[in-house]
Amino acid sequence: MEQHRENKQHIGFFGRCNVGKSTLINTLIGQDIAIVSEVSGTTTDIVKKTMELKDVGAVVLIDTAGIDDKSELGKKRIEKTMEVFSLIDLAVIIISENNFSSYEKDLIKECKRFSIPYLIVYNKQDIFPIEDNTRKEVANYYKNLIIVSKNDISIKENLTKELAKLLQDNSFQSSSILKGLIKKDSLVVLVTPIDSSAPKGRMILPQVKVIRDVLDNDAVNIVVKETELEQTLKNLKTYKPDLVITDSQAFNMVSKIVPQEIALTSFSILLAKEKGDFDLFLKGTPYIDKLNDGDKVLMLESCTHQPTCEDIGRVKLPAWIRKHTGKDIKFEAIAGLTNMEKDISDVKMVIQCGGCMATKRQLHNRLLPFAEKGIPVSNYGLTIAYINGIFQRATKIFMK
Ligand SMILES: Nc1nc2c(ncn2[C@@H]2O[C@H](COP(=O)(O)OP(=O)(O)OP(=O)(O)O)[C@@H](O)[C@H]2O)c(=O)[nH]1
Ligand code: SF4
Ligand SMILES: [Mg+2]
Repeated sequence: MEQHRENKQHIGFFGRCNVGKSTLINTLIGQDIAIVSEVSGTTTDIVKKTMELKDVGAVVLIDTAGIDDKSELGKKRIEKTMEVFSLIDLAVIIISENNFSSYEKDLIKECKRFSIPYLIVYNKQDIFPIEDNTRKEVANYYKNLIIVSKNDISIKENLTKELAKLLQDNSFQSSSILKGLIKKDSLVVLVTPIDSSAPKGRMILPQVKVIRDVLDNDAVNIVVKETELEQTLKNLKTYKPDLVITDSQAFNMVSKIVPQEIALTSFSILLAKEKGDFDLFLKGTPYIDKLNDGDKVLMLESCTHQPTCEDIGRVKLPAWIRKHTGKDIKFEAIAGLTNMEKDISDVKMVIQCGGCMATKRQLHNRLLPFAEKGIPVSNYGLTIAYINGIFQRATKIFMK
């Protein structure tokens, strides 16, 4: 299965104008992708490029605009540059000309806020050799400063090694989705309705991922539609399933068929567990019952263009929540990973999509501003489980 760009780890390159951000990216990629020039402010838009990194796999490099551009347009670009923090797994901060002050410290502050590992590179050593003062000052923030010039032949090797090391240590990289929930030879029954909304001739990503994960755990998959579930369970008299995983939309029907002693959860809850801040979701979801008339709820979609699940976040969930609470709640959907409202003080609750096109880190970073303000956060799968009265059951296996 091809890895989607949004599921790859992202590395952001930051620094003042003209320090050599684009040059460094070109050196890493080995071709002139980013436009380099001696004119300050050459990179005006965020540029993304994919490269293969040894021992890590494909990663996305993000070139940004300089953070010291004082023009009117520059301010807008700086805003865009700072939004990149919600996308990345690692930051490369580039400095030069012995400049290390508030601009760089602000970048480090942002890295710390989002718990993003960073490395610092001193560039243009050939024309602006680093001074002792700069070295000492940087050492307060980062111990392994990498000093380079664009013509060093060893940059690529040294830098890619360091990037790989930091990305491999990334605790946000998810391992097995079902680890700890099933063991060798466990039987897992997957319920996947095939209705008009199912894509033609294939399964959707969460289903494919779970099927693969069951196999990786040396366990056994049985995949059925909800209409065949009851008979299948009857047929499995001696081989009792350890776990049933269903599409959220069939949860209600499925939960009536699956005996209480068999663990039951949904694909979207597994995805939330794999990717989202699950504990935050578990805590935030019951807030649904505290919502009042006129309260604003933000629906966060991680796709920028036409989410395949658009109707869930924009039509179905709002209708279900209004019906469940009996309150006239205002819903607002925001698509994209960086597209964020500046003022979130009137937001009473946030419901995050399944995030199938985003990394765990991206979801974490996107939700951070809300978590920092104590705004309750849930996600589609857990909300659907909650309003269907099966939240307790669907999350029970994770409570152990
Ligand atoms: N002498 C020398 N010149 C360099 C080095 N690295 C980059 N340059 C030059 O510095 C200029 C700016 O490089 P860019 O890579 O465009 O810098 P940038 O940080 O992307 O700049 P903006 O996009 O304008 O913010 C170019 O003329 C590069 O050729 C270096 O190590 N030594
Ligand atoms: S769950 Fe989120 S990321 Fe996946 S298709 Fe829907 S909006 Fe896009
Ligand atoms: Mg540039």
